[in-house]
Amino acid sequence: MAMLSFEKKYRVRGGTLIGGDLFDFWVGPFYVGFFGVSTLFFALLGTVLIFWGAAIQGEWNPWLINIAPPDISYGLSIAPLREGGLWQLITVAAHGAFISWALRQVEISRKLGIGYHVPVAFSFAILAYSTLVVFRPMLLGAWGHGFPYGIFSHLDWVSNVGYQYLHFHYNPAHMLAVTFFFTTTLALSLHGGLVLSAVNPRRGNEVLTPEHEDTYFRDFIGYSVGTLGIHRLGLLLALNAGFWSAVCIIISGPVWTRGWPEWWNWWLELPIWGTLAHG
Ligand code: 07D
Ligand code: 07D
Ligand code: U10
Repeated sequence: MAMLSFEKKYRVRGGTLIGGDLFDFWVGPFYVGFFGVSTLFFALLGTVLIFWGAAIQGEWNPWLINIAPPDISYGLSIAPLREGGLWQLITVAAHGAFISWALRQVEISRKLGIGYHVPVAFSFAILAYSTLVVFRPMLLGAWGHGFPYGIFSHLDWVSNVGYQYLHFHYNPAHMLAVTFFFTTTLALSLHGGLVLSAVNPRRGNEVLTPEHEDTYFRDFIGYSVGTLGIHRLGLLLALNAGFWSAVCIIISGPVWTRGWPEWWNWWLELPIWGTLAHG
């Protein structure tokens, strides 16, 4: 069915979570819905607050705008606007926008009668963000542990927090997360390459079948995960990348306070080494 006639057929009322029929309409290509309105509200609010912060600091270079969280001395209390309060409001607005966005994905899935895989996946990104600016700061007892909102300043935060644990690469959950990110890219490039090689042939040649794709990998590595399986695997890999990222940062401080290289001492302390390890 052509896209335009399909849209006409599926653009019917129903499937909303809240708001009933009130926002159940489209503007151009966009479905609106209650959560479209709440997304726009929170996103605009957050953006205005960032601009306000920029105006207060007189910093209009987009690379250098920096909205910092409150000083550690404020603990988990509400700080004055100019001393981190803006960061706190922006954090609330960001959560409002991201969660609304996920719920909008849910409503669109319901309207179409498809699964909730996309909102579930996006929830892992939200989880990673909340871990950085809500859960970890709460466990450490101060909002000041969140990352600052600014293009370069948030990079400084990542580097500083990394070196605070001496060598972040030795964090075992960071290793898992990095490996999952790398594997996700490998899987997507293999999948993109394989599909294009079969279904986008040179002019005049036939489009080839999923059996060609399956056979390619059976010939190559002895096994094909299958045309549905590769999408399951891709999702699983990507969700694990986000999940282990959240784990690697939540354990840095709340669970392990020393340098990450030291964590590996358990290996040297295994009883199986007997006299070897301790001379
Ligand atoms: C391609 C989809 C489009 C999204 C884009 C991002 C904004 C921010 C705000 C001026 C893949 C839009 C950006 C709305 C403007 C202000 C105040 C997604 C695509 C194009 N980072 N990070 C970037 C965010 C964290 C890290 C770029 C956000 C953690 C490193 C962009 C968050 C840590 C590097 C950006 C976030 C961290 C970056 C490109 C939230 C660990 C880079 C992002 C809400 C995760 C890279 C100058 C991209 C860079 C980069 C945005 C969180 C590390 C500005 C919105 C604290 C090491 N980050 N980031 O393409 O070039 O994502 O930085 O959590 O090297 Mg970051
Ligand atoms: C948080 C983004 C959420 C985004 C949302 C949506 C908008 C809308 C609008 C475009 C999680 C935002 C949307 C704003 C935009 C429009 C219209 C994603 C988030 C909800 N590291 N490291 C990671 C690597 C080192 C350190 C994660 C590699 C050093 C710290 C990942 C290397 C040191 C932290 C990762 C490397 C160090 C991390 C990031 C290599 C520094 C974290 C991915 C090759 C000296 C962070 C949860 C992620 C983390 C994190 C990879 C090196 C420190 C696994 C490959 C050794 C402190 N690092 N790292 O989490 O786990 O995405 O965050 O050297 O906090 Mg690391
Ligand atoms: C995939 C796929 C597949 C495909 C695909 C794709 C994955 C099987 C079949 C998709 C992939 C691609 C297209 C590839 C490229 C994608 C990426 C690289 C990912 C990154 C994407 C981007 C960088 C683009 C991001 C762009 C966005 C998010 C759009 C920006 C849009 C907006 C800001 C509008 C959002 C709309 C909303 C919130 C709701 C609708 C609202 C309106 C239209 C506005 C009008 C509003 C109202 C009427 C409500 C009034 C509002 C109120 C009252 C609030 C006011 C508040 C105040 C404070 C004033 O697997 O194959 O192919 O294609």
